[in-house]
Amino acid sequence: MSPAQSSPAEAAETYDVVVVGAGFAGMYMLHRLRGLGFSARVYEQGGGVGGTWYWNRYPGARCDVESMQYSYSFSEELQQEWDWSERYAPQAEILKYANHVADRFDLRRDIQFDTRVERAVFDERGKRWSVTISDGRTVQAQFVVLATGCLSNARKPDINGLENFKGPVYHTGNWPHEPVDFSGQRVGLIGTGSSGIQSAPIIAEQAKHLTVFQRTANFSIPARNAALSAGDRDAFRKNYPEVRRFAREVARNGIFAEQPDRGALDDSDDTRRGKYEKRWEHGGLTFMYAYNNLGLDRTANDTAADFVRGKITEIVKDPATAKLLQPNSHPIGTKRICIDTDYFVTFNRPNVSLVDIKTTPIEEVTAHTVRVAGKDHEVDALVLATGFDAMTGSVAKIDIRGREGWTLNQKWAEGPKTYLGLMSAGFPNLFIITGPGSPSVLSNMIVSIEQHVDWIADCLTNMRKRGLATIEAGGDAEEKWVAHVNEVAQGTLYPQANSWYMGANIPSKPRIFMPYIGGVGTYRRICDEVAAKGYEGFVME
Ligand code: N01
Repeated sequence: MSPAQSSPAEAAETYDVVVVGAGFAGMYMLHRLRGLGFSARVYEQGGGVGGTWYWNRYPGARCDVESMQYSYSFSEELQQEWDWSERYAPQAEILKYANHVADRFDLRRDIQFDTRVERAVFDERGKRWSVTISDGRTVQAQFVVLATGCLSNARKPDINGLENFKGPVYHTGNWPHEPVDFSGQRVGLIGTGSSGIQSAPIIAEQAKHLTVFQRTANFSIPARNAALSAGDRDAFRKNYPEVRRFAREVARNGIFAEQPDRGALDDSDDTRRGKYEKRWEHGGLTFMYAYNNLGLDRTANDTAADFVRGKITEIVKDPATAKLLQPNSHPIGTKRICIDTDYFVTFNRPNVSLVDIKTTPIEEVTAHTVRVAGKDHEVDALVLATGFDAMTGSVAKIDIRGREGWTLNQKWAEGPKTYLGLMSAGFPNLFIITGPGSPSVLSNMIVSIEQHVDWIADCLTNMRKRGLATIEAGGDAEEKWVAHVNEVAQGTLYPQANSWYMGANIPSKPRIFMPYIGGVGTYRRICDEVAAKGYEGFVME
């Protein structure tokens, strides 16, 4: 634990903690560790801080959680001084915020950029990790914290002939840093999740023609984005103590908002329609808070799904296109609901066409076309909005070896197994921030990140006080937690969707509902109770 006990040569390469990733999780982890007097080194594969917001620079990228809430709460000064310009911050502004935080808390001196962590091997005798990084060096650390992000491993789809395409191919999750100008071009967009739905309207404005290749129609709610005035910000800031408390302790998804107290079938058709209408006009994720059983009861869910399908019919002029855009394959909200600006209306533009690749999948991409049902759609550029190997993908890219050389990929071959999403048995002193088995992607990520980081920071402090060298998830506690995560998920409609929550977008991945759907407040209480009971379920030595 004490770097002072190492020789000077060793000390240069020995840390209490190695943190993998300098997104919002890695940055806050570093800040907390430093404050507690732990030595820490962060390795970040990108050239700067910001994680998701460093990579996802596609046109129209912005957060679907309102900016006043998608922000750190750990520093009162920070949350009072930073001025968000819009209700939903655009990617560039969130990245600017991440850079501001890095500067304000002087984080960069402990972050090595453009560096991947390739390997981490636990030395059972020395009780420490050997971490090999992409510059070829190996450093030692007592603890490793994976702050690798849940949606950070952009997935290129297995589409026949994609490599033969002669024009540029962009992935929304790995967008170039230079501006991309689609003026005068015919653009093919594959994928209609949040990224595709956000980028389509902007690309359509620029391009000569946009062809959207849709496999699964998606539910999307208008963002109703708007500028934030100084008055809007002040009102929010004054209420920050209550907003943050509510987000942490009460709201299931870590977002301060009015909570529903009744089910959709408790209201008459007219009342229900009125409520949906009001929420559609308000815009954003809170559409799904109209009732408390939309994620639980299919008949209740259908009322909300029918409402959105009706809106699509109203907005989209061509009836065949409207029909194709109506989602019918999954209950509303069981795939991450999308938040858009002018998505459906974009299909009324003369330069936009929609191609169904569900009934007739893409046969082949040729040098200049995408061929579907024998028809060649000519395109000059391709945009892949095809998503991520979510939650486990970035962890799986690191060769992590725990006790007896057992790799994390071997252990997770049948699906990720963790205790509280924080640790996996057999891998001592290896923490995961917002890992599978925690609410993470079902929540306001920053709320979940802060909770995990604080829990880990408290845990390390506790170990230091008690002179302990290792902590590891106990096998029984892990089994019970995995069973609980599954049980809670099975009580909802979520497993009915072929979503990335289920690993369904990656053909080789086991189908398991990965996040914990019990809500951030409940989850926080469980984590706190575990700690209060002397880290019950963990083995500490
Ligand atoms: O990725 P996705 P995303 N051939 O996986 C299709 C967060 N996020 O980047 O549904 C053809 O949702 C795939 O089709 P299907 C948010 O949590 C947030 O859009 O598998 N199509 C789907 O349409 C979000 O949920 C924000 O049938 C293929 C699309 O590609 C998560 O990131 C913004 C295909 C992928 O959708 C991921 O969103 C952006 C193939 N081979 C992202 N493979 C905000 O904050 C995949 N598809 C607003």
